[in-house]
This record gives sequence, C-alpha cells and structure tokens, in this order.
Amino acid sequence: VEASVPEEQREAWKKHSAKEFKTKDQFEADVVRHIETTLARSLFNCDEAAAYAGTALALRDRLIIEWNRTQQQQTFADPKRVYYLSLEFLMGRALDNAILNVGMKDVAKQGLEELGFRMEDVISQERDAALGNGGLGRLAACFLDSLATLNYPAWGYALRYRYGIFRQEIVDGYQVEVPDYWLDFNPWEFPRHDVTVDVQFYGGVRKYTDDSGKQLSVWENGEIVTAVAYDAPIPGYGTRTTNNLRLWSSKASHGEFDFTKFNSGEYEASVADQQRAETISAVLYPNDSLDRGKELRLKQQYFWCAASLFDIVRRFKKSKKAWKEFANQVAIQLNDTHPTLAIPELMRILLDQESLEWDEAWSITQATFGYTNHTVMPEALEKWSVPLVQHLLPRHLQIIYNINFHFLQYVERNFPKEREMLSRVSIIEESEPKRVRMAFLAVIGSHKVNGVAELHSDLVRTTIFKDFVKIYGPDKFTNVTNGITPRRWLHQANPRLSALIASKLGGHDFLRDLNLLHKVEAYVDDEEFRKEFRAIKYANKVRLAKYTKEVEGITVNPSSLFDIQVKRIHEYKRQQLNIFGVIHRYLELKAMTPEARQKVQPRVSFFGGKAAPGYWMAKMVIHLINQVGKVVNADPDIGDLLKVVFLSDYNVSKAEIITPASDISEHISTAGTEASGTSNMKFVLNGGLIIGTCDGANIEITREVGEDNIFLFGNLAEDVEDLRHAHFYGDSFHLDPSLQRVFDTIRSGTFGDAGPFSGLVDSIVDHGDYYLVSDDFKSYVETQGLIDEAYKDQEAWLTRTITAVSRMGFFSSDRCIDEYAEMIWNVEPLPPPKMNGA
Ligand code: TH1
Repeated sequence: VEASVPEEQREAWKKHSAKEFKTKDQFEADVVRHIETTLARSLFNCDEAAAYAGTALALRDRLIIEWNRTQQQQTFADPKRVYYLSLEFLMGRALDNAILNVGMKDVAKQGLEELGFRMEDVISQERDAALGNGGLGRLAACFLDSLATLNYPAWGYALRYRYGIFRQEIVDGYQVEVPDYWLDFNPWEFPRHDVTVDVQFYGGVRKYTDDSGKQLSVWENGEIVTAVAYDAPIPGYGTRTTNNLRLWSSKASHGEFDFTKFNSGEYEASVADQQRAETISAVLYPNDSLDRGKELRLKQQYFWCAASLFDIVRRFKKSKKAWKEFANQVAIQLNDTHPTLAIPELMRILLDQESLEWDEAWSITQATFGYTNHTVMPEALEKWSVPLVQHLLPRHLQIIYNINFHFLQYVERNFPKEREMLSRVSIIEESEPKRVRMAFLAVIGSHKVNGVAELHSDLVRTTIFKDFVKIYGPDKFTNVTNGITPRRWLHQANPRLSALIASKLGGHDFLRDLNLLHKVEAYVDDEEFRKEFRAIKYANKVRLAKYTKEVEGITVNPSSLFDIQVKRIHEYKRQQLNIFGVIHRYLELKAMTPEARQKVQPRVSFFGGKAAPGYWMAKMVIHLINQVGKVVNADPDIGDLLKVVFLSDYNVSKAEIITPASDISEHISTAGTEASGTSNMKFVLNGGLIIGTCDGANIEITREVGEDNIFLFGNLAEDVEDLRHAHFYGDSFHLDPSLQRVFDTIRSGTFGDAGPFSGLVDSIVDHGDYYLVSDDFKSYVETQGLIDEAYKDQEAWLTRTITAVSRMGFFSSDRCIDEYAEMIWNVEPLPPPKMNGA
C-alpha cells in the first residue's frame, strides 16, 4: 500500500525538499557534515578512508534526489521499460564516475583540496564492485551507463553477492585466491527491506479444476527463500536521468531464525536453515565462458529470475493495463542464457496465477524477451540435468516440456521431410541423464536473438543455431556489435586525452556522440596537437611504470614499447602464444652479439588476468609467465631490452590505469572463439594499436581504423575446422623449429621445474593443439617483428594512433543501446526529470 502526503501539507515538503548542490562551498559543507555527523569523525581524525566516505555520502545525497525524481517521473509517465537481466555487473568504482556524470569534477577536486585531500587519493580508497568475471559483466555495466545517459527508462536486475570475484595474489609465481568481501562499507546501495519476494524451491505440482471448470496447475509445498531488494543509483552523463540497478539478497523466509525450532531446542537447525538461505546469494561463480552445472548455480539463477519477474509483473499490474499490453510495456533482455528460466517463470505466472490460455501466454512471453548470445564455444553453453530441474523446479520442467512439445509439433508440421531435425533442435538433449539445452529454450522463447560482433553473429547463424534460422527465418537473428562507454574508458581513465580532444572539438560533446571523434583526424598533422598527444601517452606509460614498481616491484623503462595483454586467462585467448613468443624473443636476444642488441627495440610485456580456480591449464599459464619474468628480468644480458610483468589482481579500476598506457595490446584468440572482445576497443580509443587475429570485434575495428592501423595475423575462422582435423588425422605433427626451441627450453628447466608446464606443451604436441598455437606461431612472431620495426618510426606510429582514435566512434556503447532500443526493444527515451527550482 502506498501512502502519500495530503495536498495541503505538500508546500512544506516542497520548501524543504533537498536541493542539488552546485558550488564548491555547498559541496564542502556536505562533505564535512557527513564526516562529522554520519561518521562521527572530525578534522582531528579524518583519514583518507573517512574523506572518501564523506565525499561519497555527499555525492550520494545529490544522486538520490535525481534518482527519486527519475523514478517518480517514470512512474507517472509509465512508458515501456527495459529490464536488463544479467548475473554479472562488473561496475568497478562508483565515486569517480558519479562525480563526472553529474559534472562536479572541478568543484569536487577544489573542494577536497581545500579540506586537505587529493582527489585521486580519495577516489582510490573505494573498493571495486566486482560482481562479474570479465567482458560479459563489464558490458552490462557499460550498457547501464549508456541507458541512463540516453535517458532510456531501464532497470538492471542481478544478485547482491556477498563475495564478488576473488582477489588474486601471486605467491611463488602461482595464483592464490582470496575472498572478496566487499560490503563492509558500501554507500552506493540502499536496502529496501519493504521490497521482498518469496521464492519457492522443490515441492510438487497439483492439478485442480477452478469454479469455471478450467484445468489448472499449482506448484506448492516447496521451501521458501525470501529475496530482499538492494538498489543502486545509475547516473547518466550530463543528464538528470538516474536509473536503478536492483540486486537481490537471499534470506530465510522466517526472519532471523525459526522460533518454533529454536524453542523446541533445535537451535543449530534453525541457524543452519538461515545460513542455507543466505548461501544462495553468497558468492559469484568465478568461471568465465564455462558451464559447470552446479546445483547452487541453478538455485541462484531461479532465485534471481523469480524475484525479478515478480517485481516486473507487480509494476506492470499497478498500471491496470490488460495482459495483451504486457509486451508493449516491458522488454526483458537476457544477457546470455543465465536468466533463461525467466521464460518458463513468466509462463508459470501467466498460466497458473493469471489463468491465461497457453497460446496467449506464449505470444506475450515471446514478444517480451530478447536473448543475447555471447559465445559459440560448446563448453560454455549451459545444459541443466533434467532430474535436477525436476527436483528443484518441478512446475518449470513441465512448462519446458510443454514449450518443447508445441515447438516440435510446429517443426514437424513445417518440415515434414526432415525428421532428423527434431532431435537436433529439441530443447531436451537425449543424453544420460537428459539435459535441458538452455540456449535453445532462450531462442525459442525470444522474439530476437543477437550476437555481439559481426563474425560472431554469422557463426551463431551458421553453426549453433543453424536449424533455427531455417525454422524461424533469418530475421529473428541479428547482430549488435558490442561497445564501451567513453565516459569511463576515455574521460575517466584518460582525462588528459579527453581534455586535448575537447580543446580541439570545442567541448566534450564527443562523450555523448562519439562519432564526433572523426574531427580529430583533421589534427593528425598539427604539430602542437601531436606533441601533446605524444606527451599524454608517455605520461600514461610513466604512470603504469610507477604502479608496476610500487605494486609488483619491477622497474620498467617507460620509453620501451609497452605490449599488454590483460583479460581472463583462457586457452582460447592464447596467453600461451604470447608467452611462447616472449620466450622466443628472449632466446633470440641471448643469441645476439652486444652490437646487434644495440639495434633492438626495447619492450615490456605486461600480462594480467585471473584464472578460474579450477582451471589447471590457465593457472599454469600464469605460473609460466611469472617464472619467465623472474629469469628474464634478472638477466644482465637483457637489461631493458625485455621485461616481463604479471600485473596481479586485474580488475576494472586497474584497467583504468593499464589501458591508456599501451603501445600495443594483444587480442590473439583462435579465430572464431572470441565472440567480440571489448578491451580491444578500449585500448585503441586510448591511443594504442592492436596485434590481433581475425576474430570478434577485431574485424570491425580493422574496417573502421583501416588495415594500416592494426597488426593482424594468423589463420582465419573458416580454416579452423580443417586445421584441427589435420592435427588429428594428418601424417606427422610438424612444429616450427623456433617453437620447438621454446618447448625445449621450457623442458630443460630454464624457467624452473618443468613439471607444471608439461600440460601446456603436451596439449600442443600430443593432444591435437585445439587452439592452433602451432599454426599461428610463425605469423605471430613475424608480426611482432613488424611491430618492432614500425615502432622505430615514432612519427609514423603517432600518425597511426591518432588516426585510429579518430575512427573509433562506432564502438561507443551508446550506439549499441540505440540499436537494441530500435531493433529489439522498441523503446523510446523519456525526457529527464525537472528539478525543484530548476
Ligand atoms: C564474453 C565473450 O567471451 C567476449 O568475447 C565478449 O566480448 C563478452 O562476453 C561480451 O559480449 C563472455 N563472457 C561469458 C561469461 C560466461 C559465460 C559465457 C560468456 S561469453 C559466464
């Protein structure tokens, strides 16, 4: 029940309603007030942590006002809303972003200075909100930024994990995982203890006949877990629109603990129940692009889908519109298959609770959902065991079987001559045990399916969903190439470059319309512009060098070529190709005369990224990188010619330091495996060039920046199948001699005990080299050679980087969001709210 203040008393409210601060003085007053009263500290015991807390709380006050207004506005206007369901949102830090988005950077900087603090130090007190693994989660975060910036009425829905992605420590060259308990102090979330949803698990299904004689089903006698909403404001850049990210936290449905159990002496049992409930939202699964099929993961997925759907339906029902209007009011985007249970859940609500007929419920459901596929790799495609779904969600399994029944009937009718197709496209895989193919369910239950880069969307249409293109026609399948938010990945990460561009373009409009960057190309020959551009890159490299010294204890020379590969460690991403290339380089350097070494381009190879805790090969790649670093960095023959750095605990806030500092970054996945990649876009936007394969968004980056401004190498996706086949069935396995030498060196113990590395080498030599490292090694090394040569001509290099930056407009996540809005969601922006006295 909602209460509102009577008309006559509203004047007092309006008079005292909080105003947004605009001046430095008001900002300082708010910071000091929060430090003194909210935190109970004073100028005599205010450290940087307290300064951060005070600043965050002051900024938060201001965000809340705009957030409340936005939500009020959306409630009144009741437009069609977008709901972005993602199990991951890799948000990073919020304070810096909030300051920039509300346009308070100068005020905050000066204000903090007057209070005795440096803005950078205060900002770096914040812990990352790391509720994601990698690109998929960061994409969701960029999308939220763009949705708010473009004034779309949109909500994100996720889980409030108590532990985000683990922190990575490197001990003796090995990865060690440390839990990321991040909620100690989180000023950005608002618990909504009054917004709860009871979610059911287990139990059974009972059929009954209602008063009108209709046959219905009810799911009952299950266990109930309560979802509590926690909301976080998402401010748009240069607009008052502040959207909502709603995170669900799980708790026992009977509150603290069960009093009946407690009173009957079962104290431990009652606490155990409570802990079991809280376990659901306890931890983010740390696997990137890998399906492990764990029961708790399925529980997380359903818990989150059920709570979100209930919330969305509750909001829709307030408008008193008819059900046939649902899909005109609601667009739900499924970020990969993780939220696919939302499809049978909406069906269950419409059938069992709202008593709609199957056909009507189904057409509403299909019109509501869109599904984004992020990978075609088989090991990442989710398949849940039928007995597990039966046990946990008996009613959903019935509905899934029914969806499948209707679908297969349709296929049979329309393709009577292709009976083999039925088992291929069935939602149920006839394995032992049977499994639910979540990607098929997502395709069947959505009106649009998109891939995340052109090559990837082509592969989606021609490989994993080939039959479905035939069944539904090609229009159901589309492409929306990924993008990144230029607010965080240019303005925030590289303020000096943003300022330089603004100085030439007459302001920061390009941050809202990144295509304006094309005007930068006019300055490619402008000496003053070039000088500043070069100085900025150098300063960013100095910053990373300083960080590397402070945190990793390794001295690097910022005049070297900075070569960076930072991303999750995965065999398909081929960090092993990179480190083998580094070893090759080391061996070449060792074999040179001192005179020959004089001509060599010095280089620093930076690596960074986490391995899933159970992924042995990935962990050995990390170990090899660290071991090679130990040897190379200490070798007096080598000096500054080659350094190898593993940057530990790669995350969003570190990416903001690392990305602007590259000369070259590596995006070298086996062709056809990396759906898009998004850091490739970030590096080029920040004035670095790419070495990459013809994979994912690299291909479109090449189209935009031109072939001269990127270094491509390696085999093409269309040849991968044949090459793999040849490894298994070809005569003898032929290794390039230089790669053979690398393997011999590893095996000889040059980088310490070779035992741990045998798996890495054997996977190539003995087990078919699935990721085609040996096939691409030669062209990789040659291309690195071309890069060394090209880098020596610093003027030509600079021209390439400036040109590339100016052509990156296409890769703004704003462009993506507009494409989704038009092609998939059919939603319009809503003008931002007006403020009191504004
Ligand atoms: C990534 C893709 O690997 C990457 O190429 C793409 O740029 C990114 O998504 C955004 O579209 C994926 N991350 C995951 C994570 C899980 C499962 C599948 C994928 S695909 C847990």
